[in-house]
Amino acid sequence: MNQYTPSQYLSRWLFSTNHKDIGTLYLIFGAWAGTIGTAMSNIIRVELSQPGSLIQDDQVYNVMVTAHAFVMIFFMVMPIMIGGFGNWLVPLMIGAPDMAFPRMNNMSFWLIPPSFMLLLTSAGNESGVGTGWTVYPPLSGPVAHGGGCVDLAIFSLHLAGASSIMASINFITTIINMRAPGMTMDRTPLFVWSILLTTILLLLSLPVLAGAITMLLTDRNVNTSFFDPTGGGDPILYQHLFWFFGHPEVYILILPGFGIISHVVTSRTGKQQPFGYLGMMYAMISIGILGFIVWAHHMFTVGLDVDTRAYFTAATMIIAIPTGVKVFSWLATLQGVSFFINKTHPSVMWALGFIFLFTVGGLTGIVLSNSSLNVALHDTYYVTAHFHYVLSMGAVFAIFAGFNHWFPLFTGAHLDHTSATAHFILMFIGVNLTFFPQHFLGLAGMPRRYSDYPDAFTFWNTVSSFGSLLSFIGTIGFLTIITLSVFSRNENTHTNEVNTSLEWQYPEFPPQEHTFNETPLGHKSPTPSILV
Ligand code: HAS
Ligand code: CU
Repeated sequence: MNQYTPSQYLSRWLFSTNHKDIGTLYLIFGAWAGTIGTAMSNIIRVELSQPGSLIQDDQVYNVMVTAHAFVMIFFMVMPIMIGGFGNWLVPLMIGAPDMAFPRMNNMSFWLIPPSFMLLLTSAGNESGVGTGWTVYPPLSGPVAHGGGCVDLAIFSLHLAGASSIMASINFITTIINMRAPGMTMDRTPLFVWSILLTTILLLLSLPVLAGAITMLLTDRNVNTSFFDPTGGGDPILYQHLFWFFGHPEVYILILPGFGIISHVVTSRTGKQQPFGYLGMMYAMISIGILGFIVWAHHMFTVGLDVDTRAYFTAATMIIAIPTGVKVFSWLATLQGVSFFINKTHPSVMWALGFIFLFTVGGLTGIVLSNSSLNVALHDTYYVTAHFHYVLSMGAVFAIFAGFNHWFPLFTGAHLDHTSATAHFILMFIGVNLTFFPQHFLGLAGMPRRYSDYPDAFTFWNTVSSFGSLLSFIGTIGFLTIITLSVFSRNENTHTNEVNTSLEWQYPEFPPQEHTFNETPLGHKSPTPSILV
């Protein structure tokens, strides 16, 4: 960095049009937001560690739950997977000089910090947003949530949505138009496919969320009554609109992870290609399409008629088929891998953890998709257990697998093998202790989104909170490992890696750079006066 003057340094990061720099910004932002989301989760687990209340106001507890979910979904998983890994890897993997719209890429990133500020502000305005991330009316209406809190959260989602839509246009354009000659769609790397499908899902589902929250905004502020029965509206309409976005959203959170795992299990076992490439490609396409026609499995208790419930149960269960194709293809790709810890790269351990624990979460999803069982399990901790298995152990394990795998490519340094292995083991124990007992609590009838519980639920809650403490310690350790690695300037090992895939083939590190007034394709434009 020494070659930069302070103003050049500022313009490198503020006005960057370089997909690697923007990817790095996303990774740092996501990690930072992740520490905030983790702090919130620990506040939740401390409150629930024993019966009785440390937080005296239940609304404050609900605000914490809501903000935790928003931060983790929109400001941790999405920025890291799509913004971080996507920006870094897609152009390298398809042999493009950069993204199709480098300046729009800059704007996608810089809308995220203000969006995050609005979200944090929403938690502190008036009562704070205690609605859960679903923001259902009438709870989110002007009577239960007065002041500006919900409005600020809506504006936060508007900004994050604009950012994601621009990023989606950028990725879709790049992937369709800028692949190297000869790279037909059926030869495009699986991670690139996963980002293409994720961004198509975003482009089709986000406008529906935007419509729903904008209707909520006018209901709250200018006396429309889209969701208010006293004016002829219907709160169930909001749930349909929300989940038409919400279910594709959960696949948006996992599809890039699928792509990452495919690359890790292929590269780190020295295979030339993943097992069943075409099957993996079609499986992701199927999951993307099916994701749009199952949304009402989140609404089995609102009074849907029996035929509708039968349809949404059946459609949901069909998703187990393409997902099973993925799980068994990963296992086939892993054939022959060493299980000796000192010989196994940490990224492979994360991938094995992902495959096992994501499957556990997927199976409880199938249980929940049965509308008759769902009536008993909806809004219990069983649902919480399900989605943390697919998210905290699916999406997050995929992020760690990818991070361990590509860290040398991103930074030129390498992570200490022993410490990274210890981090994996600690996290594996921590998250399972945290979330497995939540299945028992849910089956015993403990509801979601309450700050207290009867004494009978004490034991498994205490185990769960202890697990979250272990994961917290593991996370501190992880941040230490990265800091030590980057600041000790471990030698650049990226050219020594055994990987043969495209993103590792660039001779120089870091690969070439370009700036705001010179696009990667060499177009010059007038220098903005602020840069002179
Ligand atoms: Fe889910 C609720 C059903 C995948 C995330 N899910 C949520 C929520 C989140 C979430 C965040 O039908 C809570 C939202 C809220 O705040 O209220 N989910 C499924 C099903 C799948 C699934 C069927 N979910 C995900 C993924 C997520 C995610 C991926 C994010 C990363 N989910 C539900 C339902 C609810 C729900 C109900 C509503 C609950 C309620 O009442 O609120 C599938 O995509 C999972 C497929 C994966 C597998 C595993 C691998 C497949 C193999 C093949 C063989 C398996 C077979 C099945 C043949 C199935 C290995 C056999 C079945 C047995 C039981 C043995
Ligand atoms: Cu769903």
